[in-house]
Amino acid sequence: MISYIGIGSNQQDPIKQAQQAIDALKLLPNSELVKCSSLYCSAPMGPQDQPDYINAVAAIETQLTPIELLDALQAIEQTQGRMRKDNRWGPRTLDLDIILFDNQNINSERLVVPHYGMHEREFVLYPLLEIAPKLTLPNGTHLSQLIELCDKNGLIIISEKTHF
Ligand code: A4P
Ligand code: MG
Repeated sequence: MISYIGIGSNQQDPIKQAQQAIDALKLLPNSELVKCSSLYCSAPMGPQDQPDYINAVAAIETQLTPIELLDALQAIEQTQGRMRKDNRWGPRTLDLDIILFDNQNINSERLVVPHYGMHEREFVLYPLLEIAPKLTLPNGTHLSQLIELCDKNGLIIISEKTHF
């Protein structure tokens, strides 16, 4: 199965955090990192009194189940010092979200896929476009249709070298 993973960081050297997360994704069991976008710099969504974010999207081919993948991603977040706080949309050293998993719709207590925010987040859609321009969502919507409706909001590529 192909899964797309959103990577986000705005604390403790976010570029390094993102690179380290990409390295960790390469080591996921029963999985292969097949593509990774450039690193993007984006303005914070949510509270504005926090640093800009570094965002990227990676594609992995995996035989893990969605929940096994979520567990593995949360373990990587923990390794990189993520403190879960109550402040929604607040700063974080590393956030790894399952954006898509194959063509599946998942609605369980721990996991909602496609990720609820992907449709309107420029820092998800544009990196995704870079690595999967022809992508179609499980509901049949083309990524290109979402992109047309999504302002870039100042999003820029800051590094094309995701040493991958
Ligand atoms: N969960 C459910 N579905 C998923 C999924 N598809 N992928 C559950 C990953 N996790 C999923 O996650 C809370 C719970 O969501 C998990 O335990 C899992 O069971 P979390 O990582 O602790 O919480 P969160 O990521 O802080 O969730 P929240 O508040 O919804 O944050 P968002 O929506 O991820 O937004 N601005 C910019 N520019 N770039 C960013 O990357 N990120 C955020 C965080 C805010 N502003 C941002 C960015
Ligand atoms: Mg998250």
